Amino acid sequence: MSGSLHRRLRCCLLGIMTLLAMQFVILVLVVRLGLIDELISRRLLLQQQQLSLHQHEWQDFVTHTPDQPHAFYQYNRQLSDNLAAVRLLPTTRHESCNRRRYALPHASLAKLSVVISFHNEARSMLLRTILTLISRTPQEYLHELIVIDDGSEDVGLLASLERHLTAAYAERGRPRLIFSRNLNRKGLIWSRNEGARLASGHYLLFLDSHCEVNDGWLEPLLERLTLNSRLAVSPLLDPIEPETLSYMAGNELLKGGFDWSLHFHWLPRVLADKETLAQPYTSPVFAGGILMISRESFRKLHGFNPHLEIWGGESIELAIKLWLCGGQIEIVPCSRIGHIFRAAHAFEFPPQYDQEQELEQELQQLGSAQATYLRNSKIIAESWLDEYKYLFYALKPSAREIPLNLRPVSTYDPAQIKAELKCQPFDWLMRHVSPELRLQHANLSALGTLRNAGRCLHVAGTVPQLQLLLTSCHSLQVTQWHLHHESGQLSTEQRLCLAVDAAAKQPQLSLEPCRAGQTGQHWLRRNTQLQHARTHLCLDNPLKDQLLLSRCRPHAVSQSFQFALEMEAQS
Ligand code: UD2
Ligand code: MN
Repeated sequence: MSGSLHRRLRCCLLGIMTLLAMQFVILVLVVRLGLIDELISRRLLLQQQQLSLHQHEWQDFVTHTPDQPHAFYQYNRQLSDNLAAVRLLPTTRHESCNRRRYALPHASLAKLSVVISFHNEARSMLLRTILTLISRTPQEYLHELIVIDDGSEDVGLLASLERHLTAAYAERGRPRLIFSRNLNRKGLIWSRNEGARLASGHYLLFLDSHCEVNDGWLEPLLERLTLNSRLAVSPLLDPIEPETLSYMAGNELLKGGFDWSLHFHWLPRVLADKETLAQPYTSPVFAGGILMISRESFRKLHGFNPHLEIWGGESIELAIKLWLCGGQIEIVPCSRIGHIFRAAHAFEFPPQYDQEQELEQELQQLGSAQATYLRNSKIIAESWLDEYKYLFYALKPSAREIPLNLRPVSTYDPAQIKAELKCQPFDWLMRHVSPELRLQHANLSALGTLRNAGRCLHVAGTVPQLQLLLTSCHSLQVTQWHLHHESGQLSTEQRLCLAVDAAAKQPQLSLEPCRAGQTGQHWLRRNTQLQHARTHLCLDNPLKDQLLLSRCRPHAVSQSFQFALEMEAQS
């Protein structure tokens, strides 16, 4: 009897000990996998959410979203409506960023004003942008939020948003909330300038209206800005997929740049010796348009160029201006902000030209979005590129025809800014900040459109159905050629080279993938002629729009082909 009691007791004890051991193992696992952090942040999040709108208020605001087809927003609006206002996001930054303590100024010296301008944003998306920002930004630094409705079709949105947010944050007294509505659409650039004008904080953050800031986004940016007053910064952008709204990790090996057409490009970031992925790094331009800058620097630079219209180019202009006039730009990978990158514009662009204006037909036919971007780019080229603007015109010949009609109401004058701030010429930027711009044409002897008798050499179709022809020089897609100095290759942006098939009875022009050392792809520039090195024949257009090869005849007009830009004197 006592023996079986003994056994039972032993069993019991063993059971308890196994249970304890298992609990210990689970605890170790929980700590190791960071689950406790996760649980804590989940709790924090709930607390933060209680500070903001209650679920039923969120529902009330969102259900009044007007019904629109998918194309209107270019992302999954239904899914957005059904997701929590503030959701947990994966930690995308390097773990060393979480461990670091950031050297921050006292909050009274670093008040932040956030400017959000939106046009036709879905209610749930805009609200998520705002609530996430409020709940993931230390309350003491978030001084104010300036929301500008740029003539959205949902006319009741802003008033309703104001009602809900004011009620939710009135007691807390922070952030200060400013709402403004453009009855007529004025564009993102005008609206962001207006937001900056209304702001009273030390720093400005320009944010798109479909973003989710990630945990700890502010501290790394603020630390950099307080260390160096000449600096402006961008967070690293994490892409949010438009259909699934899944939040992904952005690429720390990219920096922002632009080409001679003034289009934004990602450039590879090359890590210096001992440089880690998490370290801030300089960048020629911002990571898109999401940037933070001291209000004072922004004011000194006269803000975004107000001559730019609606959308596009303003952050490139600000970046060029900043670098040339004593500033610097960094991307800070420990700061993460999610952004929905949409496949196409979700909004219409107002027409650029009225029917009355006498413009080249091709310019009239450009879509409004392209026309707006081209006009904005021309303004940037004319403002900052000095003699290098000819490279821009070489690649964008139709921009020459665009009338600028700069509104005289604006006092913005690049020449005055250059004098005030003792800015460097554009060449300085190429030498010190953006050497890739120099490389883009360093080994070219000519580039751009290739013109004969008012028509341009163009490659139509796709491989294998390529066609070489002469077309209007102003159609936007017209082929841009590069004549390479060393190899003599004449190539397109798709890396197709103009070649001569000498095997045929009659030498034939052809297009083939560019390959090093192909003598059949070698051309010589003789004044304005293009002579094929191996056959000694010249490119010719003897009858209207008929390209062929023939014996070179000096001064033959039909053999004269002009590039938009010649980089060196011809023999
Ligand atoms: C990119 C930049 C954006 C800005 C823009 C060029 C990122 C992540 N975003 O925008 O910051 O630099 O390029 O100008 O790099 N909007 C208006 N009024 C308009 C048109 C747009 O307020 O007339 C708003 C729009 O609701 C959005 C923001 O401007 O919040 C940017 O437009 P987008 O998000 O449609 O275009 P995106 O992301 O290419
Ligand atoms: Mn955007």
